Amino acid sequence: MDMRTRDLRKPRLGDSITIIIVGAVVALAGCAAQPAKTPSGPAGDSAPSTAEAAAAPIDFRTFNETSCPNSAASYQEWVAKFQSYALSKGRREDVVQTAFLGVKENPEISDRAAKQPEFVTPVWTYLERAVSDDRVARGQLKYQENKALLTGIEHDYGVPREIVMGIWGIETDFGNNFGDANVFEALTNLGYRANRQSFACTELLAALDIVANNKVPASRMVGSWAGAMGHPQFLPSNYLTLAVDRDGSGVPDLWESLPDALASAANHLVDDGWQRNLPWGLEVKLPATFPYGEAELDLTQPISHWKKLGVTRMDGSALPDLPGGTSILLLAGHRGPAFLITENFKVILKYNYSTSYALSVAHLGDRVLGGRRFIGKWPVHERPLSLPEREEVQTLLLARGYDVGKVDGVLGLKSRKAAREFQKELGWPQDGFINKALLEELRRRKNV
Ligand SMILES: [Ca+2]
Repeated sequence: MDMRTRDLRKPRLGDSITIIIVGAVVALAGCAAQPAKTPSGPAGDSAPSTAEAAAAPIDFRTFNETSCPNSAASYQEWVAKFQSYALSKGRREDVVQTAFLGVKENPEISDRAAKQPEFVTPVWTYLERAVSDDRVARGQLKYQENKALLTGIEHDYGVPREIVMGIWGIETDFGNNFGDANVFEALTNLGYRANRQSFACTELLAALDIVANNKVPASRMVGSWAGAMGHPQFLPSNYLTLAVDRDGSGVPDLWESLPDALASAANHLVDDGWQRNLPWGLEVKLPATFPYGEAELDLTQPISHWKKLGVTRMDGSALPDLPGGTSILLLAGHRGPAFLITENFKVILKYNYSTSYALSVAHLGDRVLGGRRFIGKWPVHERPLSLPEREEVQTLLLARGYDVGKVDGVLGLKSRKAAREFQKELGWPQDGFINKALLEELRRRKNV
């Protein structure tokens, strides 16, 4: 999983809303996939030979760090400085000593977080891979094997079995791929190499607390290169606050205990506000007259509003009566499928802030439990815009007087709103979908 989204597990909605549509920048085979083989960091950042020569550890007692280390002459020095810092924060010396035994520099972890990707994976490509027939079939087997457990979790937490299956399948391919990076190694490399000191220090302190308080051996704490651990891909801080011991062993075990891992995922959703008996949403049919400007994640309405506008189920029948605020979600403009989403969909987004992710979780769960495929057709012919093209769109919209926020290639809420204004000028449906056609129209009207 891309770091930009992975570390936003507890995001503030307003801050991260710019990330949602582009958030599908993920390792598609599973979120715990290893980093790209070709580091994208600055030249000289990746010299592979440095990793092979496992440098000797530096004695942390030679340091007297009282803040999260900002810089270090080497990876081993960063580790030692962090250990010294951890002592100053009251962590036990024996734990600080042993947790980092054998950690190695990993040159593959580079500063991807600071960069915008050249291309953003379109939602349809993401979905096709994340909810493949093969994965659905394996999910159905896993569901049969764990039906009693899932039934119990649904009863106790109010999180439906399909949502737990969806999270499990998208996060780690039902446990097939939760990564094999030791969390101390992953996070120290992030802190040292990827300019993510604050995140790394917070999570490393939490990881030390897990070792000290929960008696989980440091060597068993494995997960993704971004520090997300076990079946539900919890960051260490998530573990401390949200992991549960469902099998009664006395300690939450997210690696070996499915009862613990899946109940913890459900508990995470409950903590984020999951509402019992409220579905995530459904695919819907919009009338030709639908005001596309109203299709936005931050615009919520009671379901009666959409009914009045003529939104129906795909077979033309009336929408179900769902409580609370609902939104219409279009991830590929007015030509793509449309979804009506509830507050629970937004809870899935809190697990990982990407609409492609959340829709995949919802859809995979539904498919595993026998639900049908989406009916609407994705505009698969659309080529994703490159980073320079996305920035050009923003620059041209800005030149026309529309507020796009920062010109950074991230097509977030402000860019979509600006695009809608431009579409209004053109008399196009105001779906805010930024594609090649919109860019070409902006270029054509550059001086108009
Ligand atoms: Ca347990």
